[in-house]
Amino acid sequence: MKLVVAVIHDEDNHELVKKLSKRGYNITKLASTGGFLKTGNTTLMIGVAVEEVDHVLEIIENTCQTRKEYTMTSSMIGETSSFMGQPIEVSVGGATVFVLDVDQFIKF
Ligand code: 2BA
Repeated sequence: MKLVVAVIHDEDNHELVKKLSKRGYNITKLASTGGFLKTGNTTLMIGVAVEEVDHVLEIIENTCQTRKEYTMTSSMIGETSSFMGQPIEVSVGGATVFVLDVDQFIKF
């Protein structure tokens, strides 16, 4: 078994959960916050059989879009004074995905 952990944009959350649920995948949805932008995002935990991983990744890839966002971070302002007072464009997503081995899967 594998655990797919996907950090996605809040705006893709509804559509992705709908698609994965429709195909019978079990999902846990967590409200999370990106360490860089410090804004909300969504983290999904999806436990699946090894042979299902590629299918899950395909659904995630086809659903989650890359978006441009703007920020001014204190760290960049500190390190690069030319950024002071100017918005910085960052490309967010489509999805940041980790695929982990599951040692045991237990339900009590
Ligand atoms: P954030 O940490 O809020 O990062 C949002 C976007 O800001 C990132 O998009 C990236 O394009 C940019 N970014 C992050 N750190 C940066 C830095 N030090 N300098 C310049 N730009 C930076 P994504 O890479 O698509 O990441 C989206 C979200 O996925 C992240 O939100 C974070 O919540 C999560 N994430 C990304 N990589 C991760 C990792 N290695 N471990 C854990 N979570 C991760």
